[in-house]
Amino acid sequence: MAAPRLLLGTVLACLTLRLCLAVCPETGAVDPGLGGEEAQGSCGCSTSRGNRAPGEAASRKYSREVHLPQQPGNGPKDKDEGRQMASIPAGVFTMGTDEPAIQQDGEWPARKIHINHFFMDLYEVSNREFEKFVNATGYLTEAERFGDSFVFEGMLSEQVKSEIHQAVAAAPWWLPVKGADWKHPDGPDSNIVDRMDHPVLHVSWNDAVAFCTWAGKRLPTEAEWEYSCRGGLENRLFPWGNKLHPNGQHYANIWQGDFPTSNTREDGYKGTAPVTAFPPNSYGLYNIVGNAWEWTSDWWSISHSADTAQNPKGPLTGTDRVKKGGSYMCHKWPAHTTA
Ligand SMILES: [Ca+2]
Ligand SMILES: [Ca+2]
Repeated sequence: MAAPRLLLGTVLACLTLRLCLAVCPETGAVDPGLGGEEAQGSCGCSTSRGNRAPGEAASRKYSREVHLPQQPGNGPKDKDEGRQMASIPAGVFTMGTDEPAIQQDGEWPARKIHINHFFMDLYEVSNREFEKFVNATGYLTEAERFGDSFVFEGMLSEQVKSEIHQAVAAAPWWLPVKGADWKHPDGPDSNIVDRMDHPVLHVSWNDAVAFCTWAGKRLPTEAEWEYSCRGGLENRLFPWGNKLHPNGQHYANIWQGDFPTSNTREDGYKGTAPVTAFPPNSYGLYNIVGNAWEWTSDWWSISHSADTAQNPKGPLTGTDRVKKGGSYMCHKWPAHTTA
């Protein structure tokens, strides 16, 4: 359970979405989306998550050749014919861990979870995809309506930074920036012209649900997200295995260096990367960890039953939604399959 450790007033520059589509086994009908409230939260990156490395070899089955993407057969037609989805087979997996490093993260206990067959977007939603939605509907995101959003200070120009005189005490690297939104991800003097294939940012949970409704899909549950993130592997720290850099290669866009002052960008990216960057996991999902945090439909909670469950949808109520997978601002722990 990715813990929203900070509560900020609006949306942040490291959240995006990935859509899923569930097919009911008998009718082929699409499971409808879930309602929602205003989203709050932070990047939530941490350097103190636990490590229960089982010591298995890294990167088994992790290649571009396995589990080629499929088009869902019975769901509504995707608005973007170029957007493909992976067919995620039904199965059982162990969700969470009995050895959490941080109790308040709610990553525990380990429990058996049964998941039905569903489809998952191969990619985080890109600026190009989100622009199609906005052009078709005239939708205004919450950041645009609020008039500001939080941006990581390392992405701001000196001019914009000089005009900001407040910050979040617990996370002083997040600065409230007037005019920051999905079209201006690094503040009003930035744009997405050369980032149309990067994940859309400054997307609140309500924005994400609106996009899903337009696309005829829904957000994945946390269980579906974690199941698909694992790519069929068991007891692995990362979607590709247990080593962060198998064979010295980078498998995700995360942070190298001392956060927040030194970003050595050894993986090639200071900020976000194209949604197609880096190898996909065994189900064909790209950037399922790293790059941008991804919304799920579940309410966030640290309390979970150890009982076996079928397609759990999380708590009935809450104050924040679960986001998964870490971002370019995170060190390795939020890239864990349980994060
Ligand atoms: Ca990076
Ligand atoms: Ca991601």
